[in-house]
Amino acid sequence: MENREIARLIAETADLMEIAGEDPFRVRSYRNGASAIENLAERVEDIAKDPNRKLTDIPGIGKGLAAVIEEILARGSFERRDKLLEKYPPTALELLKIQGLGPKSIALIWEHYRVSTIDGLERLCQEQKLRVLPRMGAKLEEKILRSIAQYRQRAGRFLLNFADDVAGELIGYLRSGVSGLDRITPAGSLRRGKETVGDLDLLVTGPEAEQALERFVAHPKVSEVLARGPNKASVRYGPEGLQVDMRALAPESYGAALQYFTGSKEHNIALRTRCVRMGYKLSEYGLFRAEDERKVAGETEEEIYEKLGLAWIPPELRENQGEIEAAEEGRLPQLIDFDDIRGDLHMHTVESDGRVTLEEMAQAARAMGYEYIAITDHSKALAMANGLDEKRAVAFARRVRELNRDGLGIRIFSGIECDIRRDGSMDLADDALAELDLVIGSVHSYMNLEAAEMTDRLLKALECPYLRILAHPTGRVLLHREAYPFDFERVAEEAARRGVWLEINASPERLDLHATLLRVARARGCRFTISTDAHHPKHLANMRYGVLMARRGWLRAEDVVNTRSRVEFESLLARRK
Ligand code: DGT
Ligand code: CA
Ligand code: CA
Ligand code: ZN
Repeated sequence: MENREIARLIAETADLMEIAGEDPFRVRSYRNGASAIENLAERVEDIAKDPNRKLTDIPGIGKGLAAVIEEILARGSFERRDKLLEKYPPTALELLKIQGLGPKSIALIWEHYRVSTIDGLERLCQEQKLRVLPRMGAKLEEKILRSIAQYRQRAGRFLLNFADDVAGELIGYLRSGVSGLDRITPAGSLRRGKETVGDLDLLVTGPEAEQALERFVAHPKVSEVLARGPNKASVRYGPEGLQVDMRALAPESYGAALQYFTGSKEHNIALRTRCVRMGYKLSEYGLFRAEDERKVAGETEEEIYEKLGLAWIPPELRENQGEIEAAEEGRLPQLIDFDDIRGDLHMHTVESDGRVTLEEMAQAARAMGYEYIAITDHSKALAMANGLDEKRAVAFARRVRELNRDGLGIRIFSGIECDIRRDGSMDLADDALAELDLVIGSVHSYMNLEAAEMTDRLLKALECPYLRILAHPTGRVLLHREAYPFDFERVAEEAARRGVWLEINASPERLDLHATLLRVARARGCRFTISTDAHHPKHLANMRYGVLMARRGWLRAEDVVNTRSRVEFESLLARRK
């Protein structure tokens, strides 16, 4: 059994325990255990099988959880989970995904109405039946109805990194079994770097492409074959049920198919309108002259765009947001690239809620070829994460100064991810912030303020003279929590004016800021950082998702400050602008 699956069963049980009102410390230890398993490089199953090792050697796994894991490996579930599932139907777990509805409310609704489904909950709100329950009211009913609509929109979508991992898995699997394959390329929303993916689209070419389809549908993780034709197969993959579409293509129409299946649909529609105007027809098989159906392009994307009088458009821009006009006028931006990044400015260590030491993070960052990193642990308001108070922050700054003198082969900036309090003030006093090289400000609490209050709070935070970066500025958590409402333009304008950089948080759960807001902010003169918010060295690799988001936001290397060399970046830090 995969670690991810074991972690899912335990995390799910933690949710049920919370609904059942069990001891919060126990709930937390289950959650921590689940995340420890998910972050483990090794397979838990291998450790369990090894007579010389114990599950309790895994950090975060005590005796209780070790027994739980043994039981899961033996029979796919465990007693505590089974008991809770007798009490609450599994659909209750889905209710947790409705924003604004906590475990206590779910338990209350279940006790009172025996309702545990989203449809049922929707009906209760429409019939105004929630407001009679303690601590619930008409406003909550409205809020839940809105949340349900949002939930339905995102249901059935997957995070970009998940789809990316599945694509990698499948490509490796196909290559290892079929030799005559030229290309296996992800298309669709994954190729465009969209933050969530509905289904995965894979294209294969080569003399053995049809054999690849055969091997694809026979993959052990394929749970259902949805469609199968001579050149195409669609399946459901893995316990999460991601749909994967695969197509075998002739090399002479590879470019046309790649263009077609990359989308977006909106981009393709706009492109086809242009074709018609120019006397062409475009399909997944090629670009044809309308008058005599003669094929004029199809082997590569470049020649198709060229025949249409356009520069080749990077997939991340293909959203019909002005890219076709820009390609026509030769003013597509020179987009930032992965290799442009020279440092990562947001990460955590064991000082707060990270998993490894500063030294381990530094080593991993050096291995990535970075010139510098900032270590930015949490501040004291995040007590659960053991955030730093002023004294620890100052001591940390001193320690980093000494480490830099020893020369770690990478420059470390002492930083802090300082909580922005409800009133917009900083969680740490100015004299402590002044000791640190880089202060990031973040909102982690009171996220349901009215828009006006949230705007004032952020504007107030920008007044802090030590603040350099506003982290994950909208607070969204993909597939889970919407951005909090505030006047983004005003905040962006003020950030630009004060020289505070806006973060693109590269964590696949956040990807915050996103493309639309990046363009708004850039137009107002903002500059940006792309950082991973790593809590473990392996998260440093998420940088690529942040860069994809920057590309989707039309950013160039010069818009992003952590593309600067160490020396240039140091001088940027020394000045405010
Ligand atoms: P997703 O899967 O919801 O994350 O988004 P996409 O963009 O991957 O959409 P998908 O998988 O339905 O289709 C892949 C691409 O194929 C899409 O971006 C454009 C093209 N395509 C598929 N169906 C149509 C269609 O009915 N009309 C047009 N113009 N293009 C389509
Ligand atoms: Ca797709
Ligand atoms: Ca598809
Ligand atoms: Zn962070």
